Amino acid sequence: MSSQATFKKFEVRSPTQLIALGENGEGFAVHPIWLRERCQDAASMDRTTGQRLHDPSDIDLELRLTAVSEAVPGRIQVRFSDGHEAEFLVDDLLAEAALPPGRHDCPDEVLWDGSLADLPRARWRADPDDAQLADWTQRFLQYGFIVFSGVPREPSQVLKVATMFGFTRETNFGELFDVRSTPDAIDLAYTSLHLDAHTDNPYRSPVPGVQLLHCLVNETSGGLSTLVDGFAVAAALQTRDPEAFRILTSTPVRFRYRDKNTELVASAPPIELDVSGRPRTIHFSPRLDFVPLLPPVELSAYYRARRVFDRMLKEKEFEIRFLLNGGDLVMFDNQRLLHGRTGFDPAEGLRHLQGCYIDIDGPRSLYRVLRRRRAEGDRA
Ligand SMILES: O=C(O)CCC(=O)C(=O)O
Repeated sequence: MSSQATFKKFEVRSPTQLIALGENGEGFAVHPIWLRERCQDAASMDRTTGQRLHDPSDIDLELRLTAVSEAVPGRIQVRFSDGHEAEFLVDDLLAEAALPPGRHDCPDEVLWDGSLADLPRARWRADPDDAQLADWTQRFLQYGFIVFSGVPREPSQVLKVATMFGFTRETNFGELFDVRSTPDAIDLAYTSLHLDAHTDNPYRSPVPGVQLLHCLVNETSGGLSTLVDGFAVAAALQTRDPEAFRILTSTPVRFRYRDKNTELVASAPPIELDVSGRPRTIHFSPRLDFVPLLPPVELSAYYRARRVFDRMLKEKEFEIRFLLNGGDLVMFDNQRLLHGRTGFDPAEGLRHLQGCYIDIDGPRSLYRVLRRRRAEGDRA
């Protein structure tokens, strides 16, 4: 059975053996230390924080199970060779063992492309109930973005929306930044130019997880927002051009930002994978990427691969476009999605957005808390 498998069942196989079984009944004996680390009795774990009260590296490496039974269905009693006794709820063990390694216990991503017609949209409310908030959070986690309408067109409102989902991440641009065309812009975002699909701030470590952009006013006919699901494009690239995928997942590219008081440099492959080989973060900003000096053959291969990916990101097949009007706000996963905008003519009128960042784990934490609250409510 693969070490990446997930488990569907636990079975007491003999008086000293607990077996974890996969979908097709295949499985293996559960490691005694894996169980011992998960003991939740008062001597082993602080119940309030869920933190361990002992050092698991001190556990005897030869630890064995000396007795295992399931006298009451769903509750497994275990005695270890160090004399410790514990009870485990099968549901708790399953909840953990069912999670594929490296994945988080939040809704699976729903990959999308340019044919996505039904955008995840919601009418903003400053005081949503739990069900409403859970719905917004779930759709954000699935699609990597959500578009709110009806956010008051007042400066700093973006921070109010942001703090509902997580902690804001302040940067050298401030806690929030104004996106409008200005002379002497310190970033091309602050001009009226067309912006190709990019992820924000790949020169930071860690990169900002989630970006929010709130439109205070848009009097222009251009300035359409664009979004691309980077994970969907990465998956398509892997199928269409495996060599380009290999290069873009293994070549560390340097990203740089410099102004009078700041100098940021970070290095990452354009498509960063997690331990199970799935895309974890897209780092792509054609205005800021500097591949290190490599032998010409490798650089030629890299430049070809980058062009293939770049062209795919620009294809209608993958991109969606929509207009943000005053009061609209888009919140998107900056590690998965790429965003941009079409150019606009400032002579037509004002276009003013305010943006900010929150950490990637904010919406995931909120989702789990709401799920726990709902489960506790169901049990009450
Ligand atoms: O003006 C926009 O709609 C997007 C600006 C942008 O790309 C950014 O702030 O990173």
